[in-house]
Amino acid sequence: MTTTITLTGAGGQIGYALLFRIAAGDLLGPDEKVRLRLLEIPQGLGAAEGAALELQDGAFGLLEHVEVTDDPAVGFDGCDLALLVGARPRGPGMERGDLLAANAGIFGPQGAAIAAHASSDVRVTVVGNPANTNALIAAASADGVPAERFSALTRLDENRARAQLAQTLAVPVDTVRRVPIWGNHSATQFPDVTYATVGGRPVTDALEAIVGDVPTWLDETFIPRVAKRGAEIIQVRGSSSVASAANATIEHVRDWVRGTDDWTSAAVVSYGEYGVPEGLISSFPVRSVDGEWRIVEGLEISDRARARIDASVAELVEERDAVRALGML
Ligand code: NAX
Repeated sequence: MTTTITLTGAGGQIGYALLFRIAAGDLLGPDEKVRLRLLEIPQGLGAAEGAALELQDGAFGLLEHVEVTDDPAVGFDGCDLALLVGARPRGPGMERGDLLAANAGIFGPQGAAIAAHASSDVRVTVVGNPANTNALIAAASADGVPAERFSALTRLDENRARAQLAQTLAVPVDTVRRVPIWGNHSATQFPDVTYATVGGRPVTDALEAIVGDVPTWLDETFIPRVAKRGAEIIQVRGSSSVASAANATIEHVRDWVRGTDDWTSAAVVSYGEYGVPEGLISSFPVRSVDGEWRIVEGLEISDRARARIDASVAELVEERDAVRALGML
């Protein structure tokens, strides 16, 4: 079998990190061949073409074909998996409304091109920021493609949260499970440890022995550290997260296609679950079953958690309303 994967922003940093992992089989396994379509804007074509040359030099047995284009109709032709990484970054003096409008101008036409040219069971993962609202715009512009086929990346936030817990508890990271992210992929996100476990026991019990007052540690140390980790990476590294973002993207798409054996996090369309207004693309605890994200339902939400979820969802509502006011939704 061959899967056609379209990557937008393929000439950028995350694109460069993603391409070689996809070609090496990290996304779909060692038996699935891939055809890559690299979609860029004209200024990014050189970098994408350079990456395509290097892909050739990688002599990857799974890589059948690479095409570089700046035409969305060509880029999304026959696409099974779309990774929308390319976005307009916030420039100097740019207001939030300008940023939303610039990205609506990218993700609206891309959603339309996906509807017109992608395969009928296309799955679209949005990484480019503001990821949740960009996914909302793309989904709204993709006539005939169910909104469930669009999701936005919050897996990097979840990985950061699990890694912080593992470090604090001095345990291997894969023993820490069920740490969902709620809401927006932004500083208002809520990494939730209520149901988290470490080696099968509640994380909150394990934390108590180490940090003492768990609610204070969560509010003052853990949640801000996770929510501001992107800024910390920029400060230390001098550039934003790249390989960790590419890694999270691989994990998100792989889980979506192949299924999960436990909870993870993804921003998916709400049908009113947990009081999140219908139609928003918000992060939830999810499982992936039969190639579909399913929100984990029936969880009891404490008042503290409720306040944090509501604050992040309020930000998503504001973003949606701003895009609507511009007539772009
Ligand atoms: P770069 O600036 O290195 O690359 C972006 C690329 O997108 C550029 O090559 C640019 O030419 C291209 N591009 C712009 N508009 C395009 C369009 N209309 N069609 C196709 N390509 C287009 O950014 P990079 O570091 O790769 O980050 C990409 C995006 O990921 C950014 O929006 C960034 O904010 C976002 N991130 C999202 C994360 C998440 O967890 N959801 C984490 C990492 C990252 O911050």
